[in-house]
Amino acid sequence: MGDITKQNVDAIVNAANTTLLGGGGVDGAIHTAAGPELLKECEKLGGCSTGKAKITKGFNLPAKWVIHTVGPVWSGGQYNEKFVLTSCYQNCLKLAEEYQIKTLAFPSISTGAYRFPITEASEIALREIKKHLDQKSSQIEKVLIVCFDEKTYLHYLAQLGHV
Ligand code: AR6
Repeated sequence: MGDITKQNVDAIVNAANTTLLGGGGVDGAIHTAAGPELLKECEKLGGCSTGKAKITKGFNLPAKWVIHTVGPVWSGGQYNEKFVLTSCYQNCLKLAEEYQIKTLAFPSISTGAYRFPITEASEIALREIKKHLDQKSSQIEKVLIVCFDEKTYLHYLAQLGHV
């Protein structure tokens, strides 16, 4: 449980929107902590499709890199939301490997403003991270999931089988 902007890791993941030009929630917190240079770099990226990921520098953050991904807006579950959230985790992990990132922190993508149900979201997050780290070719050493509130934290713990 904590604030992702304070994590001493190589990269943090941002739960952004398709413009990549900032917003509320974790996106707003990351832009505030990184400073205005982050927005300048994001402006050059031309946005990001839902389910995809793009990388920038971390500027004033302790993290060297920010991986921006765009989670699905939950619309009842009939619009490929689970598939798209799975793609977010996969594409972030793939980008992390490409940049030789060893330590990486995720927020709980889509479970705030985008209203994805936390039970399903935490299941997808943990499954995809574990599946990736189980690959022999992975060079990632540590993945954190940083939960901002106790309810989210308890759901991830339950999903891990720890409560
Ligand atoms: N550290 C870690 N987690 C955080 C932090 C933080 N500093 N701040 C919030 N969270 P959300 P989404 C948690 O809404 O659902 C933005 O406006 C939060 O409590 O940030 O993917 C974007 O621009 C929740 O558990 O992201 C998009 O428009 C989780 O992060 C939209 O919101 C995700 O909540 C994306 O919505």
